Amino acid sequence: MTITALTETEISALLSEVPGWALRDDGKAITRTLKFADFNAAFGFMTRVALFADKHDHHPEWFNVYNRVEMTLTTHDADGLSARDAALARAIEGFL
Ligand code: H2B
Repeated sequence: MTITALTETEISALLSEVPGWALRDDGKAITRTLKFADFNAAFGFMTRVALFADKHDHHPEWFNVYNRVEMTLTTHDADGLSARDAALARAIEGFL
Protein backbone atom coordinates (compact mmCIF):
# COMPACT_ATOMS: atom_id res chain seq x y z
CA MET A 1 0.00 0.00 0.00
CA THR A 2 1.32 3.46 -0.86
CA ILE A 3 1.07 6.11 1.84
CA THR A 4 1.42 9.81 1.13
CA ALA A 5 4.69 11.34 2.32
CA LEU A 6 4.59 14.50 4.44
CA THR A 7 5.45 17.80 2.73
CA GLU A 8 8.38 19.91 3.94
CA THR A 9 5.91 22.25 5.65
CA GLU A 10 4.27 19.34 7.46
CA ILE A 11 7.68 18.00 8.52
CA SER A 12 8.65 21.41 9.95
CA ALA A 13 5.39 21.54 11.89
CA LEU A 14 6.00 18.03 13.23
CA LEU A 15 9.53 18.86 14.37
CA SER A 16 8.31 21.86 16.34
CA GLU A 17 5.58 19.74 17.90
CA VAL A 18 8.00 16.99 19.02
CA PRO A 19 11.22 18.94 19.68
CA GLY A 20 13.17 15.93 20.97
CA TRP A 21 13.23 14.48 17.47
CA ALA A 22 15.71 15.38 14.71
CA LEU A 23 15.37 15.06 10.97
CA ARG A 24 17.77 12.53 9.47
CA ASP A 25 20.21 13.92 6.89
CA ASP A 26 18.28 12.46 3.96
CA GLY A 27 15.03 14.01 5.23
CA LYS A 28 13.26 10.64 5.14
CA ALA A 29 13.19 9.86 8.85
CA ILE A 30 13.20 11.35 12.33
CA THR A 31 15.46 10.07 15.09
CA ARG A 32 15.67 10.27 18.85
CA THR A 33 17.97 8.68 21.43
CA LEU A 34 16.75 8.21 24.99
CA LYS A 35 18.55 7.18 28.17
CA PHE A 36 16.69 5.50 31.00
CA ALA A 37 17.70 4.65 34.56
CA ASP A 38 18.47 1.04 33.67
CA PHE A 39 17.53 -1.80 31.31
CA ASN A 40 14.26 -2.49 33.11
CA ALA A 41 13.06 1.07 32.48
CA ALA A 42 14.28 1.05 28.88
CA PHE A 43 12.61 -2.25 28.08
CA GLY A 44 9.40 -1.22 29.83
CA PHE A 45 9.29 1.83 27.58
CA MET A 46 10.04 -0.31 24.52
CA THR A 47 7.22 -2.65 25.46
CA ARG A 48 4.73 0.21 25.61
CA VAL A 49 5.95 1.48 22.25
CA ALA A 50 5.83 -2.03 20.77
CA LEU A 51 2.21 -2.58 21.80
CA PHE A 52 1.18 0.78 20.33
CA ALA A 53 3.19 0.12 17.16
CA ASP A 54 1.69 -3.27 16.54
CA LYS A 55 -1.85 -2.05 17.24
CA HIS A 56 -1.36 0.66 14.60
CA ASP A 57 0.69 -1.53 12.24
CA HIS A 58 3.51 1.01 12.17
CA HIS A 59 6.81 0.01 13.70
CA PRO A 60 9.95 1.86 14.77
CA GLU A 61 13.47 0.96 13.73
CA TRP A 62 15.38 0.85 16.96
CA PHE A 63 18.50 -0.23 18.77
CA ASN A 64 18.89 -0.88 22.46
CA VAL A 65 21.96 -1.29 24.64
CA TYR A 66 21.21 -1.55 28.36
CA ASN A 67 19.55 1.80 29.22
CA ARG A 68 19.91 3.46 25.78
CA VAL A 69 17.25 3.30 23.10
CA GLU A 70 17.93 4.76 19.66
CA MET A 71 14.84 5.16 17.51
CA THR A 72 14.27 5.95 13.85
CA LEU A 73 10.79 6.61 12.51
CA THR A 74 10.15 6.35 8.79
CA THR A 75 7.48 4.88 6.56
CA HIS A 76 8.84 2.24 4.21
CA ASP A 77 5.66 2.33 2.14
CA ALA A 78 6.13 6.10 1.56
CA ASP A 79 9.92 6.05 1.22
CA GLY A 80 9.91 8.91 3.71
CA LEU A 81 7.94 10.41 6.56
CA SER A 82 4.17 10.06 6.77
CA ALA A 83 1.35 10.89 9.17
CA ARG A 84 1.97 7.46 10.73
CA ASP A 85 5.41 8.57 11.90
CA ALA A 86 3.89 11.73 13.33
CA ALA A 87 1.32 9.67 15.25
CA LEU A 88 3.98 7.27 16.52
CA ALA A 89 6.28 10.12 17.62
CA ARG A 90 3.39 11.76 19.50
CA ALA A 91 2.53 8.46 21.18
CA ILE A 92 6.16 7.90 22.18
CA GLU A 93 6.29 11.37 23.77
CA GLY A 94 3.24 10.36 25.75
CA PHE A 95 5.08 7.34 27.18
CA LEU A 96 7.93 9.48 28.58
N1 H2B B 1 6.22 0.22 9.72
C1 H2B B 1 6.87 1.23 9.15
N2 H2B B 1 7.68 1.98 9.90
N3 H2B B 1 6.72 1.50 7.85
C2 H2B B 1 5.93 0.78 7.05
O1 H2B B 1 5.82 1.06 5.85
C3 H2B B 1 5.23 -0.31 7.63
C4 H2B B 1 5.43 -0.57 9.01
N4 H2B B 1 4.42 -1.05 6.93
N5 H2B B 1 4.82 -1.62 9.58
C5 H2B B 1 3.57 -2.04 7.51
C6 H2B B 1 4.11 -2.60 8.81
C7 H2B B 1 3.33 -3.11 6.44
O2 H2B B 1 4.54 -3.79 6.14
C8 H2B B 1 2.27 -4.12 6.86
C9 H2B B 1 2.14 -5.21 5.83
O3 H2B B 1 1.05 -3.44 6.99
